[in-house]
Amino acid sequence: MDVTNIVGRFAINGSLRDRHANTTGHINTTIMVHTSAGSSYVLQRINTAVFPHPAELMENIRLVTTHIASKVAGLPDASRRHLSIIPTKDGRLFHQEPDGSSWRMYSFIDQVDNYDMVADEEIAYRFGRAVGLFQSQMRDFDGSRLFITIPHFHDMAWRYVQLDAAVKSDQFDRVKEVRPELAYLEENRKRGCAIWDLWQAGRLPTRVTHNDTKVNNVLFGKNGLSCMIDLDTVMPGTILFDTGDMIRTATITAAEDAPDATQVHCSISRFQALLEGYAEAATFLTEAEASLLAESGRAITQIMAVRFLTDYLDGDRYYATSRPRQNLDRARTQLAFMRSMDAQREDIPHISSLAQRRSSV
Ligand code: ADP
Ligand code: GN1
Ligand code: MG
Repeated sequence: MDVTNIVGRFAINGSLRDRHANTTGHINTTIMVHTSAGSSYVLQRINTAVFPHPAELMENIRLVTTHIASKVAGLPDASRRHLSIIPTKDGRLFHQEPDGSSWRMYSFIDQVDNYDMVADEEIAYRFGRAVGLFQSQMRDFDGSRLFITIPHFHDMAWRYVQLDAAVKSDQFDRVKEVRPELAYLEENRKRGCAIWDLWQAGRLPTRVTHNDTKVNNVLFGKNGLSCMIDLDTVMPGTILFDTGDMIRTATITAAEDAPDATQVHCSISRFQALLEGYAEAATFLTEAEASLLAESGRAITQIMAVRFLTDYLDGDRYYATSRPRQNLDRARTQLAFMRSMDAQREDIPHISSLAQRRSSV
């Protein structure tokens, strides 16, 4: 790929001087770009195996970023509080190369931190606030304007169907390695479906949700500033999809791909701090949503376990991997996390009790 030429297609200051890859995400190819004019940008090759309709994807992102920009206009450092798409020189939201690859560009947001893991209660608190803030910024946005970029994204039953298919075909002869993991997931098959089913049945409000609220999809700046990035999966959903992934990535005590799953626990003190931050920003929860919040963490983790294991059995086609068995390790950490949540069931904080505690202080 000719990065210099691709960069030159976008309406930027200067020309490519320097670049480096960012391998944090599992889906797109991300290249940090620095130009002769001293400006920095984020160039991404859109993974069109995952997002086959880049025009729809980018239209969603245009709508969401414009909406958030209008909410933060006038605040200090407003441009660090939302993603900004850099259009192509001919005014498009992305560039398509003759080989069919699709590329987009964002302004690089500087003076922020981005974490792969939550190290302490302070970050957990800020992460909770960031997710709650995003949801509250999107509250008055009409979600029916959004394209569905990945149908059935958090549909547990559908994810199990994909796992079943991967087990059945066992193309890479890996099923024999993962019998205990499959048995545990089978035991949990029914339990995990509740959130998607309740939402589909109209028993949870439909709101605009990010759907990929892992901690490395948040940028943290000074004075409590936060910015949600990676907007590829913003779609109508239940906020429990977002709280679930937030809990999964904020309270786990080891890396998502830790080779030793015995190091994986759910940290109750971080859970508490996370929900405190979240409750401060997400002041709109219904009782039904609040009551399922803790369960959402377990449910989304279960979906991730199913998805990682499916991809391992399928030969690591979906998630980027940098070593063999990485998807298997990812699946195992998720299973260990579910077990840890179950073992600490009595201690898991609930948002209603946090709200009561706050009001009684
Ligand atoms: P993926 O979809 O592959 O996860 P992301 O959009 O999350 O890709 O980007 C990957 C990483 O690049 C992020 O985790 C973050 O570290 C960094 N990043 C992305 N966009 C920006 C931005 N506008 N400013 C600064 N860093 C960014
Ligand atoms: C992917 O793109 P990234 O790395 O932020 C995935 C999420 C998973 C996550 C697991 C579009 O997120 O659904 O939760 O990996 N994104 C997509 O780490 O599938
Ligand atoms: Mg990401």
